[in-house]
Order: sequence, then structure tokens, then C-alpha cells
Amino acid sequence: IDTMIPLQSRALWNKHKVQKFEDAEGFDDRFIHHVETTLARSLYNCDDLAAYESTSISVRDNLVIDWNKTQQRLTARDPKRVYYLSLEFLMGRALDNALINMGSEPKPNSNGDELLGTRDMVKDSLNDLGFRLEDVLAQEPDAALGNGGLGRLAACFIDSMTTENIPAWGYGLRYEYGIFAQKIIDGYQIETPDYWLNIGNRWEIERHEIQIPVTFYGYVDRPDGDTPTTDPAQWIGGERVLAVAYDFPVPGYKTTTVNNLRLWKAKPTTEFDFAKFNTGDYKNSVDQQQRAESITACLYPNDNFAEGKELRLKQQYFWCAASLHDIIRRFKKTQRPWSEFPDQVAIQLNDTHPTLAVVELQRVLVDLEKLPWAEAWDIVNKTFAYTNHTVMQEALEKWPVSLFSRLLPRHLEIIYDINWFFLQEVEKKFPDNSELLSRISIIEEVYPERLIRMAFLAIVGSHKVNGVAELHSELIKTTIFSDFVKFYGPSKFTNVTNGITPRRWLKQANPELSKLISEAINDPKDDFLLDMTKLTKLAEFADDHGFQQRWNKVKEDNKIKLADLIKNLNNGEDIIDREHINNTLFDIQVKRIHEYKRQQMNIFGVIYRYLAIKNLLEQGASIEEVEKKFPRKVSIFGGKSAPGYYMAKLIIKLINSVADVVNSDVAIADLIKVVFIPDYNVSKAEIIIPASDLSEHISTAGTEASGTSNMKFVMNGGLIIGTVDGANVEITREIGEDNIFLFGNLSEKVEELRYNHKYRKSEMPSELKMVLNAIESGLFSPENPNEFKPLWDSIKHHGDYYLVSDDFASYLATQELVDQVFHYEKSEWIKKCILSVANVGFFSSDRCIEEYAETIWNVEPVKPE
Ligand code: NBG
Repeated sequence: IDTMIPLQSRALWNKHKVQKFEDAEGFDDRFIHHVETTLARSLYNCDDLAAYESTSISVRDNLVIDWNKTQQRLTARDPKRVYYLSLEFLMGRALDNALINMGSEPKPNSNGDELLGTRDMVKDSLNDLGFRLEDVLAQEPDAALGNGGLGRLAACFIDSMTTENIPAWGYGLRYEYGIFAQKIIDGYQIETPDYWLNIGNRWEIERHEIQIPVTFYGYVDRPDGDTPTTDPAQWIGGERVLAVAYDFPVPGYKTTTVNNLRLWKAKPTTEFDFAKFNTGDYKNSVDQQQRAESITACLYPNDNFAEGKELRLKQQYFWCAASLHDIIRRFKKTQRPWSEFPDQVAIQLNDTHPTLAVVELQRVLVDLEKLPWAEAWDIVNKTFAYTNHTVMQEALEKWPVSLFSRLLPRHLEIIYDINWFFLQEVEKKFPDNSELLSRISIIEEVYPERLIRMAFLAIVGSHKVNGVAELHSELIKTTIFSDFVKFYGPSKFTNVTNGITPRRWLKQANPELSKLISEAINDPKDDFLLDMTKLTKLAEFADDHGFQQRWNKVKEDNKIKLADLIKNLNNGEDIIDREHINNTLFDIQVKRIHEYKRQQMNIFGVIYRYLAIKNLLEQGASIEEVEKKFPRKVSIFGGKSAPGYYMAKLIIKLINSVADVVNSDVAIADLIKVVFIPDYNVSKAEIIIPASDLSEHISTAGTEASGTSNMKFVMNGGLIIGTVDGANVEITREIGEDNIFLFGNLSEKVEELRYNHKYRKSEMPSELKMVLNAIESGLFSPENPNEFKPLWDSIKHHGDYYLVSDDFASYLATQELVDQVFHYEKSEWIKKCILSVANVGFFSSDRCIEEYAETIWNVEPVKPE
């Protein structure tokens, strides 16, 4: 490319090469430049918001310079690239993370007595300019374009892909409204819109030049009449909208590689409906155009639940079509033959949401590129891989055929053909097995309408399918996908256990612990954030009393920070007793509210504790005596419920009602406090997680595919109470079973237990009876004693699907053990925490990405020179 540009021009461009800021001087210069030009402000009216904006643009400048170099390097080398398609990227704030990553090595400060990374350097600079970094960082709204674990996983993965120098792109949607903000009013969840772009977005680069037309509806044209549907056909679309690219640079840790996260926004075409216009219906034709933007207006706020709305399917196709078009365009620039497409392109489907990309690629190859069906299908199959994130039926996407035939008529034909060829193969291998055929078919024949099973389509269209933790990956093989294992053999199915990025979840969220670690293991340049095996050295200090005390001090400081946050959220009123903070156990459960995650069991446990304390007091015990049995504890909850999820909302209300009663009961003298933190999100998680002594991961065995906050809590020196579910299993293997509090029935037992409930062969433990009686008596809802009826009914009369009554006794017993160790064997407790962190390295998302790269994508890193 270089040779096409005249020498003279090239010289000029080189002379004015844009430079990154490298030191304080350079940063000051850039900062003031942007305040005075980009923001049109000055020394006299630069507030924290302006300081945030200017710092962000300055940092972005550096990233963009490296981003350009990365792209030029990749264009020249043309390696295989990975495309990670995810409808959710739960990024959180960008600035602090960029300052920590940003590539450059720490440099000695002006006195030469300390190493300063970019973050510390900018912090000092901002100080000199009159700002506090913390205040500046706090100006940034969370980019909350995701619901929970699935979206946050995608965010951790693009961090790791960049850190590992993998040529990778993320593709998603630029929702105008992220996940709703949660308010708690009278104990109830109220949703308010999250217009996160309110103050603009300094991190994105709008690409006016990249606008891709996407069509919907219409009909299929076959000029030759009744030819087979596998022959090329022409889809004449009806509605047309444009996909505009917005790029977000993704920095890596200790590398100058900067990858791209490309999010699409829908906008109207400039075409005009002249038919309408001519009939004088100008207003209507403008309105219709305007509707294009609704496609990317809003993130669907469901976690682990598929809501079959037409607009959602439109989002999915819009995003798949635009992304594939972009990928194909990049591939075509290299003028390679189509047969090389899978050598150059790996596309990872994050859950079934992007499965339409499989169909769209087949359509492009057959209808537009005129490849024979089988040849095209071979390319498609080698290109795609699919990650499954759940075995729960209500979360598996199934779309009505009728909806498809209207919205995407040609795609429906292609799906039928894919299914037809697939079922023929099945029939060949297992002749005369019509039951198998109907079970395994991509089309589910149910009354009143046929459904397309997107997970099955994703399996058939991919060369690899993975689950997200060992137990989960085994479960999908024996339950929802067992027929596919029979047909394909087990090798198509694999496991990649989830992970988290230690840059955000250790260094950024917990700077003090990170510092203590780097000192202890003598790693002043924080290389352990790249190579977490270095942490094993911490084990040497597990018994060291002095070290334990320093460790505990960090925890205490983090608990104070959380207490401050809670105080702020509570209009300045302190709920947590500061004086006893060190020997108050912080017991935390923060995640989406879901029956399967069993926040109800947690709050029942709190109620049990409260009733037991009250009983002891009534029997004449002194508060000191009671405290011996039930030492100080704060139960902290946080998490959003899907707006339409009635039971989850009721659980939130119960937690808040219990909090009201317990927190205001002076008789129990602060022995229990209950807190519901409203609007749990990534930036709050960064404060909450480092403050935990104990966190709860207590899903019904077999229901939580992996969980990822479990890993975050362990990485921050907290212990876990949990069921034998999801990644808890491997956490136990890595950190040792002495360092985790496991309880409850195993997944193998679940079916039998549910059966027992159905035929009324189960006994409810007396502790649970006591709790449910208290709730039924109206203790927590005196005005409306029946308020929580659906909660007890589901256990007493509707089969207790989530098996709360089966696990409750062992849950309480294990909580008792927790109290014992925390309050009477504190040194043992801290030792467990240190040993856990020493062995948490496996859960770095860098390890995941290496596994995906090697076993699924077959891609190599491209390192900067
Ligand atoms: C969620 C699981 C979690 C898992 C994340 C990330 C869905 C469909 N699944 O257990 O419930 O940690 O995915 O893999 O959101």
C-alpha cells in the first residue's frame, strides 16, 4: 500500500507523525489542549466532568495511535482473526481500566525511588492540575450493555484477547439504553431507563463511512420457477435500514496491541417511500423511517430467559448481517478463494443469540456468491463454534416459524434445507428411528405452532460446541444435547471453564491487595497480572502472623469503603456498626435475582437466625451469650430482577421487608444487619467484591452453568459458601476443599428429589417450617400477611422445584461452621483466604482465551514488534 503514496506526501505525513504522551509533561499538554479546544472550556470552568472528558480523550488518543498500528500490522501479516459475536458486552467504566492497561512499562518517578505506571503518573498530573483522580473516574457512567454473567464474560474475554495479542474483534450492538437502573421504592424494584449516552461517549469513534444496508421482510424470487430451494434464489427485501459502525478501542495489559469492539447502531436509509409520499402521506413515511432506530434502542433486560419478541429477532438479524458483511468485506480485500475463508476467519457464537450468522453466511455463499450448497456448508461449518451458557429450558431460544417466514423468508428456507440434509444423515446412521428424528430436528413440531430450536441449529452449524465449566459441559452432553453426542460422537463437545480478567477484578478493584501481593511475591512490575501462577508464592506467607495482619487490614479497609457506599446509598445514615467492622462477617450475595440462584434460601437463613436470636433472648439469655452463638453478621444483597419476573421481584421485596424489621429491632443489638444495595452494576461490584468475607453461590445443583463472580470473590481474598455447582467444583479443586464451604445435594440427586416432591414423599425441615410460619404470620408484611404467599406456596404446594427444603438444613449447618471459623479461628480463616488467592490463577480469562485459541479457533497471537 505504501508504494501507492507519492514520496512527498509520505514525507510530510511522517514529519507530522502523531505521538503518544509518554510522561506527565506530555499528559498535561494533551489534557489542556483538549479542555481548551475539544471541550471549548478553560482553566476557569473546568469541573470534574470536563476533567474526566479531557482525560478520556487524551487517553483515547494514545489508544487510537496503537489501534492504528495494530490494524496496519494485521493488514500486512493477514493472520487468521477471531470474531467474538455477543449481543451483550457489560464493559463498565473504561477510563481506570485503560490507565491500568495502556501498554507502557512503569517508569521511575522524579525522585527515582518508586516505579510509576501510567495510572499513577496521570493521578499525580491531575493532582497538580487541581483534580482528584477518584473524583474524575467517578464521572464516567457504566457502559452497561449486558445483563449479567454472559455479558461480563464477553467483556473479560476481549480484555484477555487483546492482552494475549490475539487478532480479535468483538461485534455487538450499540444500545441507546443499557440495562435499566434499579430503584428500590418501599422495598419494590422500580426500573428507570439507563440513557448512558446522556453526556456523550468519549470512547467511541463513529464511522460514518461504514454503513451497511440490512433488509427485512419481503419475499423470495425464483426466476426459474420451482427450482430446489438449495439453488440460488433472490431475496427481495421489504424494509431497509442502515447499520452504522461505532468502534471502541480495547487496550491490553503490557502490550501495545489495541483491538476493536465494533458496535452497530441502526439508522434510517436516505431512501424514501415514494408511493406513500405521492399519496400525500409524508408524515407517515418519515415516521416509518424513524422506526429504524428502534432496532438498537434497547437491551432486552432478561437474564437466562428467552422472550420471543419480534423486535429481538430483528436485533439479532440486524447485528449478524452487518457483522458478517464486515467480516466478508475484510476477507475479500485479500483476494483469497472462498475455500480459505475458515483458515482466515473463526467466528465464536456467544450463546445462540448470533445463530442467524450461520444462516446468513450460507445465504451469502449460495445466493450471492453462487457456491454449490455442500461446498458452502462446509465453509460455514468450519468457521463457526458455539458456546452454550445454560441447560435451563426457559433460556433456550426457540423462534416461531411463522415469525421467520414473515421477517426472514429466505433464511427460513435455508434453515429447512439445513435441517433436511442433517436429518438425512441422522436417518442414515440410525435408520427407522422416527422418535430420534423428531427429537433431534431443528424444527420442533408443537401445537399451535412450529418452533425453530436455535441451539440445535447452532450445533449443526458449528464444528465445536463448548460449555463453560466442567460440570456444565458434562451436563449438556447427557441432557439437552445427548442425541447430538450420539450422532456426532463426543469429540464435537468440549469444555472451556470461564475466567475473569485480573486487571479489572484484582488490580483495579482492589489496589491495596494487589500492592500487598506484588510486595510479598517480589513482583514490583505486577507481572503476576499476566502470569497468575506467580501467585502460588503467596502460600509461603499463609501462616505468617504479621502477613496475616497486613492481609486482614486490607480487608478491613475495603469493608470500610463498602460501608461508606452503603451509607451514601442510604441517605447518609449508617447501617453498619463501624466500631466492630473487623469482627462483623460481611456475607454477600450479588448477582441477578433468580429462583435458581436461590436468594430466597439466603434470606430464609437470615430469618432463621433472627428468630433463633429472638428465642434465646426470650428465654432470658443475655445479648453477650447470644452473640457467642450468633456472632455479628451483615447480610448484603444486590441484583436486578427481569422487569417481568414476578417471583424474583417478590424475593427482592422480601429481602427489603426483612431488612426493615431486623435493622430496626433494637433488642438484637446490631447482631444482624440486612442490606439490599440498589442498582448492582460493574462499578458497584468493584467496591462490593473486595469487601467480602463470605460470598454465596448457592444455586440448585446443575442449574448455574459456571458463575463468574465466585471467581472474583476468591481472587479478592473472600471465602465461598456454595453448592457443588458450576465452576464451584473447579474452584474447590484448585484452592483445596479445606478452603471452601460446600453444602447441599449433588446434581445427580436433583431428579429424584423433584420426583419425591411431586409424590409428596419429602419432609420439610423444622427450621424451614419455622421460617415460613413467621412469614405467613405477617411478621414482615403486617399490612398484607399474604404478600409473600407465592414464595411459600412454591415450596409447600408446587413441588419446590429449586429444592430449598432439601438443602436448607445443610445450608444452616454450614453457616454455623462459617461463624465458628470466622469468629473463633480467625487466623485459620485468613490462612484459607491467602491460600485461595495463591491458587486462583486458573481462573484468569487469559487461560480461557489460550484454550479457545488452541482448541477451537486455531489462531496464533500477533505480537507487536
Ligand atoms: C450465564 C450462566 C452463568 C455463566 C454465564 C457466563 C446465561 C444464559 N448464562 O452461570 O447462567 O457464568 O452465563 O458463561 O446468561
